[in-house]
Amino acid sequence: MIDRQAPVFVAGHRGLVGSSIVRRLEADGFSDLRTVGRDALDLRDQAAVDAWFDVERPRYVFLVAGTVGGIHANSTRPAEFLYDNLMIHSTVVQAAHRTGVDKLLYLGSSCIYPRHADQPITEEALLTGPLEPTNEGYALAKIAGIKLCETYRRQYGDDFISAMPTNLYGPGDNFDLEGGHVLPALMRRFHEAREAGAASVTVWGTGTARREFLHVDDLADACLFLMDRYSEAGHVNVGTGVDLTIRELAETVRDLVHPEGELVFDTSRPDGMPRKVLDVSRLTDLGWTATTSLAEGLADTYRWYLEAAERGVLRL
Ligand code: GFB
Repeated sequence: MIDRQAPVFVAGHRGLVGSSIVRRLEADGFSDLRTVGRDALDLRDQAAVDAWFDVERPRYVFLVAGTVGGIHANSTRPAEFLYDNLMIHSTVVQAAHRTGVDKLLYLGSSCIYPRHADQPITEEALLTGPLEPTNEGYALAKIAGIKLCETYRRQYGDDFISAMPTNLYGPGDNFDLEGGHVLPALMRRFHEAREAGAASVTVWGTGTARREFLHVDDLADACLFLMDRYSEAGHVNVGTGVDLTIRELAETVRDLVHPEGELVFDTSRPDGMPRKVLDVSRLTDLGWTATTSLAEGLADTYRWYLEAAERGVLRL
C-alpha cells in the first residue's frame, strides 16, 4: 500500500480522469494532494516541470494529464495530440526520476493497439500491427509513454507502472459536440433535442462500430488498486470486457434522455476503429473488476450533467 500521508501529485487534476482520482484519493484518506493548473505550469516545459518538482517533492505521481479528445479532434489536430502528449509524458517521467519519486502511475489509452488486433485485445497486442489512422498521433504518444515507464524501470530501477483504460465517461467529462467523445456528445445532443422539441438526433458514422465504456470512478478505483499492489513492467488493461455498438449506445442514451428521439446516422463521419474491447483478465487475476453498469453510469452522468448545466460549470 502506498503511504496515505505522503505528498501525491495528480497531474491533470481538472480533467475527467484527474478529478475522479482526486475524489477517490480524498475518500481514501490521502492527506497531502498536490495539484497545479495549466495556467500556472505548462507540463510540456521540462525546466518548469523540474522547478515545480523541486519545490513540491511529491513521493507518488498519477500521470493522467494530456491533450485529449474524440475521433474528430484526434483526426483534425494530430500534431497537437502527438507533440503535447509526447512532451507531457516525457517531462513528468523525467522529473519524477530525477527527484526520486517512489512510484508513478502512467495512464495510456486503448487506442495504442493495432486497428486489426484480435478482440478482446490483450496487452500482448501492442506493436503487432498498424494503428487506427484517426488517432495515430495520440496513440504514438501513448505508446512512447509506456516505453518511457518500461525503460526507466529497466535502466534506473524506477517503480513506474502503466494502465491502459478503455473509452471512459462520467462526471466532469467534456460535452463539446465536435471535440469530445461519443457518449457525452450524444447525451448533450439528445438533451438539447428534447429541450428544443426536435424529433431527430444525429449520430456520427454507421452505428456499427463497437466500443467498451468504463465509468471514470471505476478507473480511478483501479488506478489506486494498481498503485497499491502492482509493480511490474507490463502495462495493464482497464475496462469492463463488455462492448456494444454505437447504435446500441445511442439507443440507450436516447431511452434515458429523450425517448421520442429518432436516430439519424451521418455516414460522412468516420467510424474509426471497427471494434475496441479489452481483455481484462490480467487485472481480474490481480483481483480487480469494474462495478458500475452502463445503465447506472449513464444515469449518474446525466444527473451530473443536469446539475452542472444548472450551475453553469459544464465543459462545452
Ligand atoms: O468517442 P469517440 O470519438 O472515440 O467515437 P474513438 C467513438 C465512435 O462513436 C466512433 C461514433 O465510431 C464515432 O464515429 N460517434 C457517433 C461519435 N456519434 C458521435 C459523436 O457525436 N461524437 C463522437 N466523438 N463520436 C477516440 C480516440 O476514438 O477514443 C482517442 O480518438 C481516444 O484517441 C479515445 O483513444 C478513447 O474510440 O473512436
